[in-house]
Amino acid sequence: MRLYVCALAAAMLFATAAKAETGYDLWLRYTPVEAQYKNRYAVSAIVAGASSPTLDAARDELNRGLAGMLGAAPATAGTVTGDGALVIGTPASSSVVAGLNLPLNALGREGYLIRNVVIGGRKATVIAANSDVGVLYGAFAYLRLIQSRQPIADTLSAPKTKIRILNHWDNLDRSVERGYAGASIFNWHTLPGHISPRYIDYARANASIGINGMVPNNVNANAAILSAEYIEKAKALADALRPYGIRLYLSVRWSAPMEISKLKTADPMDPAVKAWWQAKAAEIYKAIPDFGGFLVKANSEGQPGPQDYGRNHADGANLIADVIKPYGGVVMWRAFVYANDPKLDRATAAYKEFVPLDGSFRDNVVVQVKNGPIDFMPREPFSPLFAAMPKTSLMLELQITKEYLGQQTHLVYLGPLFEETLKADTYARGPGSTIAKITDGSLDGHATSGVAGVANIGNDADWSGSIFNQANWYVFGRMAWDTEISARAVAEEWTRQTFTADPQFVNPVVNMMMASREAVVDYMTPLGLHHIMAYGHHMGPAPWDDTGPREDWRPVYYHRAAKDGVGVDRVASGYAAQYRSPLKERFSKVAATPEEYLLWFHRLPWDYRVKSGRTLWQEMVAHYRRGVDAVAKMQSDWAALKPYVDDERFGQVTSFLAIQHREAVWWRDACLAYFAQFSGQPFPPDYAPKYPLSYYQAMPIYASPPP
Ligand code: GCW
Repeated sequence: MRLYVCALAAAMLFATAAKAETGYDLWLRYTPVEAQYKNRYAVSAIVAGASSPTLDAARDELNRGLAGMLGAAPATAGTVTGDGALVIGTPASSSVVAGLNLPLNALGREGYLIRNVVIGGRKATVIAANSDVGVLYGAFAYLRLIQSRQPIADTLSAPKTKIRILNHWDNLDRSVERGYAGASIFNWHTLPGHISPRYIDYARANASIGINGMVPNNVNANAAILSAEYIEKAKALADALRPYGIRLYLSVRWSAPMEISKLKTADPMDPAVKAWWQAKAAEIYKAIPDFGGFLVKANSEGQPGPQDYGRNHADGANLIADVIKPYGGVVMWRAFVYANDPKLDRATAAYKEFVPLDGSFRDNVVVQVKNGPIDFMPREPFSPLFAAMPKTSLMLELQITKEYLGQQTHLVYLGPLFEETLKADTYARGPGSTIAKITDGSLDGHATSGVAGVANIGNDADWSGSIFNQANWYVFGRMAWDTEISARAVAEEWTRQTFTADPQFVNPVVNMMMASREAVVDYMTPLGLHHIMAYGHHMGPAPWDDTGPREDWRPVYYHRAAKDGVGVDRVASGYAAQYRSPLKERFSKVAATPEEYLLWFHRLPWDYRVKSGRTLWQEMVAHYRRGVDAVAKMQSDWAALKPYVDDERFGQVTSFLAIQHREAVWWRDACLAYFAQFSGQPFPPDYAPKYPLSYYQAMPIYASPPP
């Protein structure tokens, strides 16, 4: 009986500690700190100086965070009167900050400084910056230290890139292209009349990780976004986001002048077209004085563009760049283009179209390049365009939503993929010419720089479709701010804030996150395989599919498996030669090509011996099996962590991992059943797909995979 009572008491205690959470609070949960930390983080008063919408947002966030974590919001004071004050502001907004003569020069416009100081004999901490938004970023960084139970050490941080922007592929009817987290959070119907509190929480979350721009509408754009009615709606949204340092940009449809104003043409050289864009820019900037600019997908996958009139991408980009230049706007022109030409290797397409235009773009145009030359695969070599346009500002585009990596449910932390891209050495100017240095503009001295991420945000309670998908939003922001931060460090930071700082929990979760990207590569597309997902929705395996309307949309185009071998000869296609030396030589030789890119660059016989000594076929089987095993390990690792997580979030992760495991098995078995018919070699004695190939081929779209 006593035992029973004890157990009950323990269970009750535990239940209070682990209150059910939907995930809505993201990494800004501000739950109470453990007793031993109360003194370390105590704040006697916030000394805030003058007020502004952004400084108020910083102070409100500090109050909210400190109230949650320490039990009560600190008092507000005009001066430092005792130990433990938190002083915030810029030299302009706060005489206390001005009096400290802090070294703020290195911080630029958006950086911040957190420093422990003594003011009039009293110990205090100061969060200072050159601008109000820098103070806001500093406030979030300060709260991050407390949430992750780090000491409040002196910190100086400034972003490496200027534009850190989310691209929402959200349609005006609230459907989301490649969205797996519910409907769009942007409700155009109720704008401008209603500002959903969710917009403010969205802005807070973005500001907390340094994101300073957003495009609310899909790059497959609806011309209506530029109508007077929608500009008024966009203004309301921009006004709501502004205090958080977030600028609004819009995706535009090239043919908008024809669709909205019935012009006869959208030819960039036509004076009436130029006049239309000029008037439109004036109209937008009147409503939104800090409007960021335009994002354009043109002559890509059927979208209209300047090529429809015999003009090129630079002609189009420059026209709209010129009209927004006087207002300080930029044009982000996407390089995601490929012609429907079966003789052309799709991987070579963007380079061929864009490299000849290097030097002809205005300085307020940024060409936005996806990390890889095909399309956000689980793994791709970096796009060779990055090293080939030194006279043009280039901006990296990453996909946060997991279109090709398990969509809503699979636990795949994208930090390692983003890090692999940013650290990739292009050799554009010799060794050390990383993508980080190209996207931040430093390699060739470009003033405009940035990183774009295709958002994974929707109106699901947890914003991103799963708790672990939130980590991908988080790591995008953190890496856009600091292109050299490690994926592991960010995973740890996120885990501590999202769950608990207890190392018994943090260490296994971080290990799990760090291994998850390689797992998805293994169970979907090992050894350089790519784009073998089912046509259209890209969910599930379909390496056999040769039915898509365009040859370069068919999985068989990307692996060309036959009895004599598998893989694409991208030396012959001219793709390998698009890289700088020594990469082009390395990728041109089979033995020198890193094995993770083997079948990306080369077509090899099934009995080719890889480094492990296995045949290509045996190695492929080993990778697919390893991927599934890694998911099983994630399941058992997670199961052991139940005591640390509330039931709601624990349950979601548990069930999603079970789905991921079933689908990893499906991927492994369907792909191996397919490739086996060509390999001419047996399965290993302890493995074979459960069903014949015809079973997997007959599975209807979105059908559950077999148990
Ligand atoms: O990844 C592909 C997607 C399309 C997308 C396109 C693009 C917005 O399948 O849905 O369209 O890329 O990036 O433009």
